Amino acid sequence: MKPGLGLYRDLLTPENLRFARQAGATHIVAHIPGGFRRDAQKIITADLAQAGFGVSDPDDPIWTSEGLRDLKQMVNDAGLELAALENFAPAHWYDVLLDGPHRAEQMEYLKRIIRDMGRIGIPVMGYNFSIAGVWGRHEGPFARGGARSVGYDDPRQTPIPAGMVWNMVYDPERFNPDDATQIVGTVTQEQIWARFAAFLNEMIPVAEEAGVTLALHPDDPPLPELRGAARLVHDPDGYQRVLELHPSPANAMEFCIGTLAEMPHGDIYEMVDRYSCTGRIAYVHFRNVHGRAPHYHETFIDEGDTDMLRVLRILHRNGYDGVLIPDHTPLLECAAPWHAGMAYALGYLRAALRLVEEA
Ligand SMILES: [Mn+2]
Repeated sequence: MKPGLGLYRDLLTPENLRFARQAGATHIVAHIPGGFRRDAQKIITADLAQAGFGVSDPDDPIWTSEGLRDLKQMVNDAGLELAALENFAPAHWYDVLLDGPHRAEQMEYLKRIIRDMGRIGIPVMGYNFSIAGVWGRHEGPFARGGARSVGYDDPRQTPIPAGMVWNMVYDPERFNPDDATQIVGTVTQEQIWARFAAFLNEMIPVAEEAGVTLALHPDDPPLPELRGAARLVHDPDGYQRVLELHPSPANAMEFCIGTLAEMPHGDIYEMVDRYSCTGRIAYVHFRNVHGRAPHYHETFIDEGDTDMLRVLRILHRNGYDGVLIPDHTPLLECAAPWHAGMAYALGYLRAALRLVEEA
C-alpha cells in the first residue's frame, strides 16, 4: 500500500509537494475545487458559513488540458506520482446533480476532463455525487489535548439556497440565503439514484475508453437526507448498490474510512472486509472519528473509535495495494497546524504499513 497526501487547490505548490515528499508520501491526490484556507497555514474545517466552502470558479485554468498537464508535471517534478484528482467543481456540474437545463453540456465538459486525464496519465477521478455535500460541521477543541477538529452535532437543517450545490455557490447572482423562497427544494431517494444512474451510464464508457477510474466518495455526514436532499451512500449497503448499478471496474470507490465509521449502523471492519474483497477500491481516505451520525467528531488517527491497524490488516489480507491519504486532520497547536497534523498522520501511516505488510 502507498502513503499519499491530499492537497487542496491553494496548497498545490512546489513547496507543499516537497513537504509531502519529506513527510513520506509517495502519491498526491489533488483536491481541486475551492480555496479551502483562511490564511497561509490554517485550513478551513468548519463548513456552516452561509456561503459554505465559498464560490466555485468555473474559469480556473487548472481544468484545461494544459492546466492538468502542468499539474501532473509539477507533481512529478517533486518526485511524486499524481494518483487522483478529487471532486469536480460545482460550477461545472451543478445541473448534473440538479437535473437542470445545462445538464447535457455539463456532461460533455466532464467527459472532456476524463479524456484529458486519460491522455495525460492521471488514473483516477474521485467525486462526491451529492447535492448538500459536506455540511453542518462545526469546529471545536474535540481532539486529544484540546486540538481543534470538526464535529457534527445534529444542527438545525436549513434548506439549500438556490445557486448553491455541494455546499459551494455556483451562481452568486441567484444565491440569496436570506430569501426563503429561493431554495433548491426537496430531492427524493428515487430522484438522486436516477440521476446518479444516468451519470454512470453516460460516463463509465468514456472513463473505460480513457483508462480512468471514477471513484465515488460516500456522503459525509452519512444521513439518508440532508437539507431536504436525499443522499446515496449513507449506510453499510450503499456502496453495494453503487457497485451493482454498473459492473465496470471503472465504477469504483473513494473509500472513506471516516465517513463509513460515522454511519449510524454498521460495523466498520465488516464494511472494510466486504468492499475490499471486490477489488474496486480506487483509493482510501484514512481517517478516524469518535461517535456516529448525528453526533460525532473527527480525531487524530490513533485516538478515535476505529482500530486503524485492524483496518490496514483487513485491506492487506484482501489484496488492496493502492494509495491511502490521511483525509482530514485535527490542527496541531504550533506554527503550522495543518501541516503538522498531516505529518503526524503520515508518520503513523508509514509505521503502520510497515508493521502490517511485513507481518
Ligand atoms: Mn473522506
